[in-house]
Amino acid sequence: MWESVKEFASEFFVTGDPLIYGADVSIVLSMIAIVSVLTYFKKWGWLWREWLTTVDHKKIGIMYILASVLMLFRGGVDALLMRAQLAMPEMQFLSGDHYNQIFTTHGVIMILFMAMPLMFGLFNVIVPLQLGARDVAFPFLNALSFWLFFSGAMLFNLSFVIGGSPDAGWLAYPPYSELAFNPGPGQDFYIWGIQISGIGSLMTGINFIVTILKVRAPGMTLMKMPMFSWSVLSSCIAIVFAFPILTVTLALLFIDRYLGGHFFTLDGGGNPMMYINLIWMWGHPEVYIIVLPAFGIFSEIVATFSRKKLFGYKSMVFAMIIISVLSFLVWAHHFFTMGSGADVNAFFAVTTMLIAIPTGVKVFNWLFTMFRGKITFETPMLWTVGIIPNFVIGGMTGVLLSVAPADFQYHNSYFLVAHFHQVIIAGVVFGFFAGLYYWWPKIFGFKLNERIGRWAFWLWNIGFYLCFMPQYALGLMGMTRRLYTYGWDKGWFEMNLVSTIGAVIMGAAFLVQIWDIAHSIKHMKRDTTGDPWNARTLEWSIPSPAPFYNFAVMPQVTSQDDWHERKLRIEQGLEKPAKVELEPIHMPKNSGIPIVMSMFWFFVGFGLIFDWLWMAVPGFIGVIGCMVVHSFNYDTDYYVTVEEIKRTEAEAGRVIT
Ligand code: HEM
Ligand SMILES: [Cu+2]
Repeated sequence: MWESVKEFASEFFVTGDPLIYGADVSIVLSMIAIVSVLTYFKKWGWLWREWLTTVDHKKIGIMYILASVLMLFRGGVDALLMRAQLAMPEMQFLSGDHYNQIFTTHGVIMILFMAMPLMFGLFNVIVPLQLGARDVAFPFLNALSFWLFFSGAMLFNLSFVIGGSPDAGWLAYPPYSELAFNPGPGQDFYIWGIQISGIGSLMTGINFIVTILKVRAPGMTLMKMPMFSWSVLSSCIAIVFAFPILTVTLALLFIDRYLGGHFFTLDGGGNPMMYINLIWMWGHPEVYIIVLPAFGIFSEIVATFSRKKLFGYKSMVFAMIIISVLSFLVWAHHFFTMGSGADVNAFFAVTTMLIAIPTGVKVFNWLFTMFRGKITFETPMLWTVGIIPNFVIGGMTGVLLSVAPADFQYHNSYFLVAHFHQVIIAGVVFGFFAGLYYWWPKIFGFKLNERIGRWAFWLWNIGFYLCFMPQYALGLMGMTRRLYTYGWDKGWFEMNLVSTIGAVIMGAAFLVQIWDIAHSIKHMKRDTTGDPWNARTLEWSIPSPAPFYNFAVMPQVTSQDDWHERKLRIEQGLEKPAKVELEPIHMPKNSGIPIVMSMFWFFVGFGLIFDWLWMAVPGFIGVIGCMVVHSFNYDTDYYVTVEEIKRTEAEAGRVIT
């Protein structure tokens, strides 16, 4: 008996590496710490009522952001491990197998469990406030999306200590990801972790499209909508078309692995290249899905800190829509080497180059907005201005990669690694940082410390250039992607060392940011204005943090940058703060079903990964049960009384007459 338990455990848990034992211990210790703190301070009830069952878009947004920061830490540790291994030739720090696992989990975690939730966090916290809405269109669905993302992410991360990590690259190309070459559970963790969270992403896309199209404040026509909301709309349209492709592709891979299908094997009539086409039909739009909202963020910040209307509003809207459409027509630029012939490659090269046009339009719009503006360089603006040259270099190296014949040289080299990190870090991650610094006071009611924020900015940027500029050269010198070690004879040592030093500086920058947050919490000065940057859009017209019902009275919108215009009118005495009639506010009730249902999904995924039908089937029944229970629940909403609105507004320092 004991022997069989031991045998099971040694297969079930990942063993043999001190790093992993260390992680096991720290995971168990932090779990014990969290549970004891919650029990000691009697916070379980509070946690359940205020957070785990909430349907409030602002709290859901905060949970997304928190989860993504944790994932940034994990993905960042992965990156540092890889950079440590590559710092010198012939390092023995990681084995080849281990390196494969780490770049795979790093890529998946950074894109799907860090960038996506950070983006969804900002969507959630800001979009309804910008639109003058009380919540998203479907608050229950929103909570369900979050918990599905969270279950999927946890499932994926669990593979680090249970069963073994996936190692077939972040897009899991067959044949590596097929059963014959990858029997272990790692690849199944990949499939189910991404499937479960992917369904959440799809639902978020639908939710925000409906929210933006249907629940804007009266008077806010689409062409008066703030640019961030436009960017969210274009990103969500791409989500709705792209994510089903991902779901289907992974489902086909699942059929290959579990049911002996032959979609992507070479025998039995399948073809691995089919998978690679499909996954990039999702994968390329995916990169625009995450970068478009960053463009929206820059637009808001540039206008606010230049004290000017955004230059070229209409062209910006068209540019975004064009990008989200074009992003579906370029996927084959990821495998020009497939052998599809000159005509096909030419088509995809040209469509790829075309994307540079609307992207360039945006950059010029930001520059023209700044032109002759009264610019001030608080941290959000600092990030934005820092990002522009960075992103332009990333974009230009992208155009170089899109030249199909030349790509035969660059393909899968460090030139590519440098390019995509440049657009994804300098465009997406820095962009979301800019957004976080900008909206932080709105979300939490106090500003982050400017001085520490500047340190973080400079460390991130210096670290970034040191880490990735040498990689362009290394790529041209022949260093290929996913390479776990190299010889002294190659002449790659110095530049790799510089690159690793850059990565360490970025790690330090992350710690400085955490310190910034801790420091700012400790020494916070409450923002009593609700509008600390003197900004232009509706979210700044209400107290910070926003009351749970957002707007005591629905704003009546008359122009673009409505809040800015209203401030001007009041200043010039053209508009007096009007007397308002408060009315009871209709609000959704909290629900435990999203978190419970997502836990059942977790069991479905876990059961399928280990072929434990005894777990998967009851899990699935639980999912259906939750759906039934929710369908028959009619007690889903309530009204906030006028008294309570008055009291809440008064507490936030607003007197309503
Ligand atoms: C913060 C500093 C970062 C560093 C130092 C870093 C470093 C690395 C390294 C060393 C690799 C492996 C390259 C190879 O061996 O081929 C890699 C791959 C990758 N990284 Fe990063 N990375 C960082 C941030 C990010 C971010 C923010 C994202 C996405 C949001 C990201 C996405 C990826 C992807 C998708 C891969 C490809 C994985 C694969 O080949 O399957 N990285 N990164
Ligand atoms: Cu692409």
